[in-house]
Amino acid sequence: MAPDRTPRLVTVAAAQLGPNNKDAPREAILARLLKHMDDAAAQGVRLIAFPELALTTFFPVMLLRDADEVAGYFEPASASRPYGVLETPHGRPLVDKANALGMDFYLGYAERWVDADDGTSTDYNTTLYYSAAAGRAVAKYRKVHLPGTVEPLADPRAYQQLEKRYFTPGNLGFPAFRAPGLVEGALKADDVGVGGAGQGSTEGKGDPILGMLICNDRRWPEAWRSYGLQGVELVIEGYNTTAWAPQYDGTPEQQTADADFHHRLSCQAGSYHNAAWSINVGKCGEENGQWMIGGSMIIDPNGRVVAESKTLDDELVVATIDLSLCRKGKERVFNFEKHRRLDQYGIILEQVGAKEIPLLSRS
Ligand code: CDT
Repeated sequence: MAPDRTPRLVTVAAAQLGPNNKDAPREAILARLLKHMDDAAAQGVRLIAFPELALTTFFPVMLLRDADEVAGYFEPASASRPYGVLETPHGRPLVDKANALGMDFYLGYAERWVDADDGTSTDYNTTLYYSAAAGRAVAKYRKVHLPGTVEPLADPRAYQQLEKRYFTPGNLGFPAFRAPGLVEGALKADDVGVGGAGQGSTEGKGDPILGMLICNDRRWPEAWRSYGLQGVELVIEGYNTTAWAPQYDGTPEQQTADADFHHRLSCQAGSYHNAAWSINVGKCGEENGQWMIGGSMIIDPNGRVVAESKTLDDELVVATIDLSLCRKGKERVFNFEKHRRLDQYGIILEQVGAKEIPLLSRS
């Protein structure tokens, strides 16, 4: 059957942030997020994405020994309030604005999950997806690949990256989800009925299939593929990426060029390999004396950048994307999901860390 190429359009935005310095009041940061939403609405945006840990400074670069100070960076969550951040003074206004504008949002934040039974807590680097049509958050993702170290590097010149100290690796896997109300005329399960049309005939016709990643995750093909195997059409990824650090080789300019290149390479390849759009959005510029890359981008399912930021400051990057363009990549000869050879990939699930194969002998 010929693939259905009826356009499925949605206007989306990457809401890049300049620095959130340590001394920046929470209200001032929130005001910048809300301004982004107003500016986005003026351009017809229906989905806006904010960076990783958007509500605060990127505290994992700091060695904080005071538990109360650390706690101040985290948002509450529990079984009865899984999206507690949306009830806080810095979350509720985002919900109110989203509802008023009919705009979905992706928000990165630090989540402190408290177990109601024993009162213990677990900290995650988290993002949620709020659906204005649903009137609630419909998805949560916790960062799986935490970079850096638990203990600070000994080198006195070093810039630290202590995510392994502050967070537990995500435990939710890579759960794709559908976002209601974003595209016109989306096919619903009710339309198909029990035992109705086969799976193939519904593909690419329903509400958009989304997946979320956080920063370092974008460098892992496994993360993207986990979404690709669920038919993902749009991956959203927020980041804080160090531009350069004194302990590494190369001038700041050389290191920044490499950091920017590897960011682009990862995001463009992830989109191409899974025939999905992606929104990649950073917090950037000089934050607390350390530089982070910009390069917020919206990428098409071919891996091409269709819109990108030009500054290292607050900047809105907007594009109207057609989700039907994913069909070409998902159905063409390569179809990287369909032609996988599981019988040959055992090593990928069995091993962490490279084990060099044996040396050759002289004879
Ligand atoms: N935030 C985050 O995950 N940053 C990492 C860089 C860590 S530098 C050791 C990234 O992959 O961009």
